[in-house]
Amino acid sequence: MSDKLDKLPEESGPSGGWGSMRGIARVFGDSWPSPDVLRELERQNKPGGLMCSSCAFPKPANYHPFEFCENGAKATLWEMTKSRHTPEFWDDHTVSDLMDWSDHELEKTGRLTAPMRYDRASDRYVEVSWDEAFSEIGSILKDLPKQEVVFYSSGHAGLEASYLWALMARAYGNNNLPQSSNMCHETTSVGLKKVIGSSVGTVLWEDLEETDCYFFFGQNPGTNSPRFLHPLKAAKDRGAKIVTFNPVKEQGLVSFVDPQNIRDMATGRETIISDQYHQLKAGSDIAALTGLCKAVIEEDEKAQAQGRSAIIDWDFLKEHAVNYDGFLTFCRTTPWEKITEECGLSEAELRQAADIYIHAEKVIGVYGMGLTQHAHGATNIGMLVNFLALRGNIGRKGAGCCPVRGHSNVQGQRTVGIAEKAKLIPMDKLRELYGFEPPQEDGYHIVDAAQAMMEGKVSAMFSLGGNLVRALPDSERIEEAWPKQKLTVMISTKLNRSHLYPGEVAYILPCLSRSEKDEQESGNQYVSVEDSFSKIHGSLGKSAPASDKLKSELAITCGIAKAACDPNPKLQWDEWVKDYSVVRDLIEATYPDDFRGFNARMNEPGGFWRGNPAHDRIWKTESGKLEFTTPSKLNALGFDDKPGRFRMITMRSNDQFNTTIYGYSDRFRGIEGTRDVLLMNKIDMADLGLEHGDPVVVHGDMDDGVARRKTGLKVITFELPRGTVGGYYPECNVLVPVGLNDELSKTPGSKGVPVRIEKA
Ligand SMILES: Nc1nc2c(c(=O)[nH]1)N[C@H]1C(S)=C(S)[C@@H](COP(=O)(O)OP(=O)(O)OC[C@H]3O[C@@H](n4cnc5c(=O)[nH]c(N)nc54)[C@H](O)[C@@H]3O)O[C@H]1N2
Ligand SMILES: Nc1nc2c(c(=O)[nH]1)N[C@H]1C(S)=C(S)[C@@H](COP(=O)(O)OP(=O)(O)OC[C@H]3O[C@@H](n4cnc5c(=O)[nH]c(N)nc54)[C@H](O)[C@@H]3O)O[C@H]1N2
Ligand SMILES: [Mo]
Repeated sequence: MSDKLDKLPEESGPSGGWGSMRGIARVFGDSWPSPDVLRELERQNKPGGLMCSSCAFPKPANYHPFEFCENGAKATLWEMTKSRHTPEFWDDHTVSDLMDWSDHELEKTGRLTAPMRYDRASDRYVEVSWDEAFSEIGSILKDLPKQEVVFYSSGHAGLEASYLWALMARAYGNNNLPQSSNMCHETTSVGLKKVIGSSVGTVLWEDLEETDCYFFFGQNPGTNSPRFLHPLKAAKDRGAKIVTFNPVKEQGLVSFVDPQNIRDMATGRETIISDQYHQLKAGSDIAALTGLCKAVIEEDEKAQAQGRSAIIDWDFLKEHAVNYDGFLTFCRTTPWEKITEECGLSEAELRQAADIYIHAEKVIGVYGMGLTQHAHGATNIGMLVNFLALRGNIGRKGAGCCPVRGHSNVQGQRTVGIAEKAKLIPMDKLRELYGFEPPQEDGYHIVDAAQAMMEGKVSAMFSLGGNLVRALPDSERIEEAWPKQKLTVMISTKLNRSHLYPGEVAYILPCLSRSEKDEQESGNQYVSVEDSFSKIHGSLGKSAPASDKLKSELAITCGIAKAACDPNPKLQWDEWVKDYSVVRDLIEATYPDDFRGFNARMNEPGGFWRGNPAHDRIWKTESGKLEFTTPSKLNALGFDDKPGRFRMITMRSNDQFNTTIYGYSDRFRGIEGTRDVLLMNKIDMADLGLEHGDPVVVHGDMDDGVARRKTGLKVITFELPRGTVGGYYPECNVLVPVGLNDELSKTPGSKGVPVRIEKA
C-alpha cells in the first residue's frame, strides 16, 4: 500500500488560500513553462486578452487584476511547457513500449511539434509533411462510405475553426458531428430545452451579484470552476444563503479563502460557503427535490389556510407554466417515508432546506455532472426547474437556472453548427451561402458512434482535440474497437492514450494552442469562444508557437476539407485561413440573430450576449410555456438496487482537466500520491470485511451480458452515504456501460454506475 495512504484522508483545508498557490507552484515546477507564461496569465480572461483554455466559467466585465484561478493557471502552464515531443522521441520508444505509461507521463513528453504518421513496421510514429498528410487523408476519405466517417470535437477549439469543422463534415456529406458535450451537458441541451425552451442556462453575471440564495446540485466549483468561488464569497458577504446537495463533501462548497484578498490570505480568514450541506445518495436528487417541493406545497397550504400570502407563485404558474397540477399531486401523494428512504436525508433536513428556499426572494439553481450524468438525468433537470418555478425563480433578476459548462468553448461549438441533429442546423442558409446540398439525415451522437465502432461500422475517426479512448464509457471495449478503423486522425497538442491505438492509417496533427501567436497573411489572428452565460469573447495568443511546424486548428481543418471535399468555388478553404474575420462574417451570415456585429463586438468587456428567450420568460417549448415534469420514479438510476450492488460515481480531482492528469494531489479530498483508489463508507467496508488500504476488484454489475472489471484499486474510508462509492474518471471508465445513458439525451450515466466490490 502506498505510504501516502497510511493515513486516513485528512481534514483538508479551505479551497483557494495558500493551498491553491502551492498547487500552481507545483505545476509551475513540474511543467517547466516558458517565461511568457506570466504575461499570458496577466492577460487571462480580460477584454482583448487570452480566454482561459480550461473551463467555460463567464468572464466578468469588472475583472480582478488576476482574473484566473488555480486550474486556469495550471492549464496555461501545462500548454506553455518548454518540453517538446519531437519526432526523435520515437527513436527510443515504440507505441507498444508506451502502453504501461500513465496518462500523466504521456502528456509530460511535451508539446507535439510536427505532423506524424504511424509506421506499422517499426511500431513508431514518423514525421511527415503537412502536404503528404492532407493528401493521403483526402484520398482515403474519398473512397470511404461517407456514413462511416466521424468528425468528433472536444469543446475547446474556437468558434471560427469549429464553424468550418462542421461545414467540412456537411460538405463532405454527413452530420456525424459528435462533441464532448454528448458525454457532459447534452442532458442540458435536450432536457433543459424541453422544459424551458432554452438549451443553455438563464442567468447572467448581474444575477450572481443580485441573488440571495444558491441551491447547488452536483456541481463542484472549487475544483471545476474556481472563479465561481468569488461571486459565491461575495454572496455570503452580503448575507445570501447557500444550500448544497452532493454525496461528497466538496471543500469548495464548504469554505474558501480568497487568494486575491491580501488580508484574508494573511489572516487565513475563511468564508463558510454552504449554510447547509446535504450528502444525499448518488442518483437520488429526484427524491430530494420531491421532498423540497412537497415541503413548499405544504407550507403554501398552511399559509393560505391561515390567510397569509401564498408561498407558491401562483400567478407565475398560471401565466407561464403547464402540467403543474399533475406534479403538485405527485408531491402531495408521495409519502415522506419513500422520499427519505430513497435519498437518505431526513424529513427534517429537507424541510430545513425548503425553509431557506421559501425565505429567499431570488434563488439560483446551479447544477453540473451530478445531475446530467444519470440514466434519468433529464428528469433531474426537469425536477430542478419544477423547484425553481414553484416560486417564479426563472426569468427574473437574481434568479434562474445555471448549468455550469465544462470545456472553454463547448457551448459555442454547438452554437456554430457542431451538432449531429440535422434539425438544429439552418441548412437553407448553408445551401444559400455555399451552394451545396447539405445532408438531411441525423449523424452519430458520440454514444452511437462508440457502439457503431464496436460493431465495426465506423471506418474513420477525426478528433478536433480530445482523447476519446480514455473519455468514453467502456474504455476497454473502445481500446479493442478503435484500432480496427481504416483511418484515425487526431488534432492534438500533447500525446495521449488515443494515439496509442492507431487505426490502419493513423495521423497525429499538432496544433497551436490558444496562448500562441497565430500569424496568417492578414496578421496575428483572434479566435473567439462562448462562455456558460452565452457571452462571446475574442481571444488573442501572443507567445511564440511551440514549433514552427504547428498549424492552427482552423488551418488544419481547411487543409483536410480542401483535400476531402468536392471542389466548390464557394468553399474558399485557402482564403479563410488568411483572415479569420471573414469566417466570423460567415458565422454572422449563418446565425444573424446570435452574432450581429460579431467582429466589431467580440472584445466588449464581459463579452457580448447572444441572448436567451427563457431569460425574458419567452418559452420556446412545444407548448409555449414552461413545462413541469412529473417523474416516473424517485431516482435517476438505470438499474434497481440489490444486495451487494453499489452506485459508483466517477470523480474529478483539482489536479486534472478531464483526461489530462496534472498530478496526484487531490488536495481538497485529502487524497495524495495516487488515483488508484475506491472511496467507500466505513460501515459498508466493515460489512464486506474490508479495511482501509485493502486491494479490491470492482466488477461492473449491469446485467447486460458484458463482463467489466477494474483491478489495482485500494479501498479507502471516506465520508460517503452508504451504498455510494467513488472512483476517479478516467481510470474507472472501464466500468461505465456504453448502453447506460440518459433516456432523452444519451449522456452516459457516469455518476450512477452499478458495481460489486470484492477483496482482491
Ligand atoms: N479542474 C478541472 N476543471 C474542470 C474539469 C476537470 O476535469 N478538472 N472538467 C471540465 C468539464 S469538461 C466539465 S463538464 C466540468 C465538470 O464539472 P462538474 O459538473 O462539477 O463535474 P464533476 O466533478 O464530475 O461532478 C460534480 C459533482 O457531482 C457530484 N455528484 C455525483 N453524483 C451525484 C448525484 O447523484 N447527485 C448530486 N447532487 N451530486 C452528485 C460529485 O460529488 C461532484 O462533486 O468541469 C470542467 N472543469
Ligand atoms: N466516467 C466518466 N467519463 C467522463 C466524464 C466523467 O465525469 N466520468 N466526463 C465527461 C466529460 S464532462 C467530458 S467533457 C469528456 C471529455 O472528453 P474529451 O474532451 O475528449 O477529453 P479531454 O481530456 O478534454 O482531451 C484532452 C486532450 O485534448 C488535447 N488538447 C488539449 N488542448 C488542446 C487544444 O488547444 N487543441 C487541440 N486540438 N487539442 C487539445 C490534448 O491532446 C489532450 O490530451 O469526458 C467525459 N467522460
Ligand atoms: Mo465536460
